[in-house]
Amino acid sequence: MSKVIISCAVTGAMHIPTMSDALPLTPEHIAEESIAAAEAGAAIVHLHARVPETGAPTGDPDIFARFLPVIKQRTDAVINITTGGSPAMTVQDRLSAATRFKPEMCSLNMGSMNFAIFPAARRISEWKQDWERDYVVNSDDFIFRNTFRDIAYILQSLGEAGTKFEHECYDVGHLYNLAHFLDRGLVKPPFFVQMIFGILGGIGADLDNLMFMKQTADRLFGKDSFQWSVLAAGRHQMPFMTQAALMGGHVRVGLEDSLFIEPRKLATSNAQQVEKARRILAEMGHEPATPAEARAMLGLKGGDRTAI
Ligand code: KMH
Ligand code: ZN
Repeated sequence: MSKVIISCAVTGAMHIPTMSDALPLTPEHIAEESIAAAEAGAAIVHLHARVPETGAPTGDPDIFARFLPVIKQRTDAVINITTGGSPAMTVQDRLSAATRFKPEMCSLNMGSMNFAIFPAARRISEWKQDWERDYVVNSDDFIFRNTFRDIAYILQSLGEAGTKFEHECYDVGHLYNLAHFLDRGLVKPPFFVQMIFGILGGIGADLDNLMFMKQTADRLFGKDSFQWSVLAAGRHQMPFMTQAALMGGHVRVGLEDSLFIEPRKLATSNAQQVEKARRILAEMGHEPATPAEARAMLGLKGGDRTAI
């Protein structure tokens, strides 16, 4: 049985409360969902925060502080804090929780891009929160900023704390950006590449593109210098998770990336998606890596060396 790291991205910033009642909004619900996802087999939990009263994405470290210690006490899962935040945040806002808590892992978005969710607006007639409609509709004019200077700053400021990165690559050019930082010595093997498919503004969710991204990464980095994972948005989540596992990759699921458990059926929880991933992996002769195994594979500093 080979070991596959399951990451679970619990709430994110792409989805809004109106889209699903299962989306965790409060610190208590984020903690509960993360713990259940870890118990279901997720070795890494990837975390964003939201304003409890409105569900709006926030980078406020004081809100992260209301769930991070709970997750740490109740699971051995690797805590991965976003530096991507949401479209409404400055780069500084996006970094404030990661710099305060110095987690074992953070996401690191490997290039600026359009990052759009506005097509979802045509499927929504009633909005639960007054911030939601503009947040969704105005994403047609949003540039997700990740300049080379931003990326270098994040690598240097968080790298000193021993934080390792989930390098989020939404397109093939982002792999070349990562190679640039390898050449500069700001990224060192073993590193962790998260290949992302199906975001409007990034590479499309076609299997040819998964093969292309993996071949490009192998050519740029050398097969043995990195661990790689795949996440795909929405209806593509489970097919791409399955294909990634067939190719020897790790996988990411969670309500941040897809609200569904199967086409046109909303997931009831993050754990439900982790359990489905676990079943699919088992059919292929894989089992979920434990947090300790994930730490060994990724060269992480250990849960006792954070400020959580
Ligand atoms: N929302 C995912 C597609 C981040 O948090 O830094 C990518 C992500 C970005 O998780
Ligand atoms: Zn995220």
